[in-house]
Amino acid sequence: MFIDKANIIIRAGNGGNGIVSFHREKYISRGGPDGGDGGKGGSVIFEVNPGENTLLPFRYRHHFYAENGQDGKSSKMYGKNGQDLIIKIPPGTIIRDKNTGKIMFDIGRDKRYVAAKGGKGGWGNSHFATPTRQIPRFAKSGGKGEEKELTLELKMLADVGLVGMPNVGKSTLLSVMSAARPKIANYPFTTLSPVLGMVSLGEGKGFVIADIPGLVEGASEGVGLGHDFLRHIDRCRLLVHLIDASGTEGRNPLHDIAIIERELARYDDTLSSRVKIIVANKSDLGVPEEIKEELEAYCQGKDLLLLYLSAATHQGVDALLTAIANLLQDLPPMIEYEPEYEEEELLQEDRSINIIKQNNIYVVEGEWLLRVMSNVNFDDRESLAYFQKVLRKTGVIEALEYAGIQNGDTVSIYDFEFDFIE
Ligand SMILES: Nc1nc2c(ncn2[C@@H]2O[C@H](COP(=O)(O)OP(=O)(O)OP(=O)(O)O)[C@@H](O)[C@H]2O)c(=O)[nH]1
Ligand SMILES: [Mg+2]
Repeated sequence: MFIDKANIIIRAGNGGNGIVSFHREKYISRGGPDGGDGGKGGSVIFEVNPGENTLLPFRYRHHFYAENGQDGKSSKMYGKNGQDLIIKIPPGTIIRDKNTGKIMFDIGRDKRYVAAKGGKGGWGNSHFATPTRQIPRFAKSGGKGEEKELTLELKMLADVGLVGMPNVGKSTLLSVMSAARPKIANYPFTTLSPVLGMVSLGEGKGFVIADIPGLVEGASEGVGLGHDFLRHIDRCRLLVHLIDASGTEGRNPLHDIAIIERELARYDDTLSSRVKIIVANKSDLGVPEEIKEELEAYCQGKDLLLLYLSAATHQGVDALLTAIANLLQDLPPMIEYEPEYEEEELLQEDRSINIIKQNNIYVVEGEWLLRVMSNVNFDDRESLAYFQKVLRKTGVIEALEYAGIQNGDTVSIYDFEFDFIE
């Protein structure tokens, strides 16, 4: 079965908790704090499986969870990191946020994407000892792993897309041009799912061509096999529009061209304006004079290249190959999709914080704070002022006041400490 869309839920591992522990040894009383840090949670990572061309496995499995990090141990021992979870997807898969539909990443031919980051391990109490605070009785809990609902969508990587009405000979042409062996038969809708073929021409001039199921009037509204398959020619640099020029089935090729053009435009404006070659197939059966005239007038008017060909006798196939290779040389590369998310937007997640109060020390934790802090230079006044502004704007100061902080108390945010002054 061919599956090219799937919804899944991924969850990265939580970070392990840091622990509170004190060194204990015979004859040594009151050993120092030695609580170790929790391990990092595993991330969920997408990688390409070059041999795969369907999302079928995701029909049977929807949940993908990476491992949690383990809690820290005494004697300053770290908890084990959770293992990353690698999900293999076919080349050309696009990863979207299921709820907004926005593109998060296009895996392309061989890229890699960390889609959900594992939570950080919490710090054990051994981190919190200072000259004035020798017995820290608190540790930090591990950060939560990110969780996301995603839609995977396969858009095959093909340079050239074959489009046309059913039964015009698209699959036959693909089988002549490449080593692909799609099913061919004299009835409509023989091809039920897209097929890719590699055309090798030497000197690095080869290209990939995609044969998709035949389109009919109303395809964009779901008639026939629907326009869903058009997504597989979405990235194509060039379209080869095949028609049955013999008119043997009582069809009018020009009428057919108009239908396909309309369906392409309904799917996406950029598809109808994509560079195109009109290929008049089945010319071995003879092309009626009036069809010839109409076709030539149409293609001239639209400045389209028109080639007569017979996929059955192979006549004209070489000319088509040369024409495609020449056009591809000057056409932009295959479309790769940019993420539709701004990094900032992605970070607009959980802004919650946790305040632990120990005597006059207020320990603030919150995963997002770590990210903010990684951009702050604490030796630089301006940078520091920025950080304080962030604390005020995001409500951290307010939360501290609510928790009862007084002038002169200490605020501890990860490894940064300062005295609170109203
Ligand atoms: N005479 C003649 N017949 C052809 C030619 N090309 C294809 N055919 C025949 O046309 C019929 C349909 O061919 P397919 O290649 O399956 O057509 P298709 O466009 O892939 O059809 P769908 O997958 O159903 O959309 C088959 O019987 C082919 O043998 C040709 O150049 N000349
Ligand atoms: Mg076919």
